[in-house]
Amino acid sequence: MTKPLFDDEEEICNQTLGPDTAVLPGFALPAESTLLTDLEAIVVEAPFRHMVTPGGHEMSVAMSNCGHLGWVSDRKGYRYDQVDPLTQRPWPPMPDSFCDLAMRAAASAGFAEFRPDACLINRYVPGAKLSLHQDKNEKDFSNPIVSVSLGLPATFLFGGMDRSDKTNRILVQHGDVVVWGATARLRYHGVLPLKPGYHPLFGEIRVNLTFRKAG
Ligand code: MD3
Ligand code: FE
Repeated sequence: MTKPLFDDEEEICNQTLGPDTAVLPGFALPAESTLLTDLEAIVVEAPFRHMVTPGGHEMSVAMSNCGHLGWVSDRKGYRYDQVDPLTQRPWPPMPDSFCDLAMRAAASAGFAEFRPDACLINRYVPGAKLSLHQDKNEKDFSNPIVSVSLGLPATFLFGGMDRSDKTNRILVQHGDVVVWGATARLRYHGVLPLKPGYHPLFGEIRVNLTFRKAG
């Protein structure tokens, strides 16, 4: 019995997500307590904050970063910056637990060369969502993106190369890791509004770690 990838009771094989996408159910579970401890230390130095989009909207997802580069948004646009605009200090270094996990996940999906220099940390409370978008602020799209889901489950929307393309839904749970590379790298994606719930380790939130080589 394989884990259903979709939340509408359908059991759909990995192939449905298309090529160059790997879902690794529970891949992060052995590291869960180390990840939480390291995360707590990061957000002391670089607190979660709600960034503002270039259009002037405050994002419902709260964010922080670790690693050499951090993703930032303000009225001037989206970009990566070495400095946290809130503290004017460099982002906290990426913990070995984060980096090792991301590299092992990428390697098991066929991207053995992946070395992340940026980890965006997204915090969702019930109702928080991420609208359909592409990740295209990175220099080189030949590197994959690794996403680690922690805490409450969420539904990923997974579309095509055009915003109007049909989307699939994937349920991602605590400990699941997803890798997107090559032909999947610029696909549209988003996260549906988080449903309320309680997770024994993370409480009433979802945290997503997104690893990239941005520079
Ligand atoms: C599909 N975050 O921060 S990555 C983001 O759950 C973001 O917070 C998601 O999208 C979250 O930009 C997790 C999901 C993702 C990322 C990259 C992709 C899906 C992708 C690239 C291509 C296709
Ligand atoms: Fe994204």
